[in-house]
Amino acid sequence: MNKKVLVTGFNGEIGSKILKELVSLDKQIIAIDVNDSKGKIESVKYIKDSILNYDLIKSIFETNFITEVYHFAAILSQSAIKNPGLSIKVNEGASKNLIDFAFQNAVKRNFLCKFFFPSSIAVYGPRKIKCASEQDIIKPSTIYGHSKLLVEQYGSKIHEKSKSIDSGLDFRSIRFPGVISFDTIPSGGTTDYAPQMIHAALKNQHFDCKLSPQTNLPFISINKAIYSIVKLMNVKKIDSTLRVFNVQEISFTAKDLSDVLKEKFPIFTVSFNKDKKFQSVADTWPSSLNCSMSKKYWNFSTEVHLKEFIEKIIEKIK
Ligand code: AKB
Repeated sequence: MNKKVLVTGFNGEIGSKILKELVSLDKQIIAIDVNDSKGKIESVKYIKDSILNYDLIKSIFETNFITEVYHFAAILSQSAIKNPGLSIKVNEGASKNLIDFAFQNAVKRNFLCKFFFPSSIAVYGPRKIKCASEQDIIKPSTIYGHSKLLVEQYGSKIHEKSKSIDSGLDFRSIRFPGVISFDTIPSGGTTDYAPQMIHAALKNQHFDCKLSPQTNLPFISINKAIYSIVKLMNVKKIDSTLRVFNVQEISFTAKDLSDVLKEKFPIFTVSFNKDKKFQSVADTWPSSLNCSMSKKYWNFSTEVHLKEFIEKIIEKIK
């Protein structure tokens, strides 16, 4: 039975890019998403279904030799506030189910299945801190953050169990800050104001920001996010009980971003009207992340300044 890679949430901001990257690495892929694929790639088997269809997930693992899982199906922070029941089912239940099936089937085959889980700065809280390391105050204040932390801990536990029997799951996770894409404008997240503002500036549209000007958050470009996932998953062995790693390229306030954009686009205008749901979440997330563990275990590095960071993204959008 030939080796296959499973990608969930392949239409999402990160999932869609990882799918393309894995295709370029000649992987045979099974891709599942609740929505149809916009385009079709020959080496990908597309499945339009929900990650909550446990019979489907079971059959995928039982009828294919799944050697890697990239799990991006999720409900983001603001959408989770609007629909807590669904977000717990998807972000927690479906994620744990996927981990269990990946583990059980890899043990049956006496194999270690690599499992990538995208966690988030949402696991931090309740106070806003600077240069947060992976072990810092972990008391998330949102349902989304609780679910992400629960899956981090569950995956790490199954990883340790797998180590003791030398088969099962090789769990690896990155705590993503705000991700800024050049070709998608996400809307369900607290950090989405940044890509939304950049795209508004490029279209000369006024932008009304839901966060206060002083709100400082960490970000990473989609390209660096994809590069980090591939780099982390390609390391042969990560000899660490820590399985979840911080990454960021840069931190900035909403005003920093609007100032850079207004300098580049003089007719661009921004207003700031705090939305309590967005601000209360952003006020519990760290202003910046300590990425030294990522540097130590898989040589993550970055050196970028705000104007250069924004210009690179704008160049890709144009
Ligand atoms: C969100 O804002 O909800 C996400 C995240 C940082 O996890 N982009």
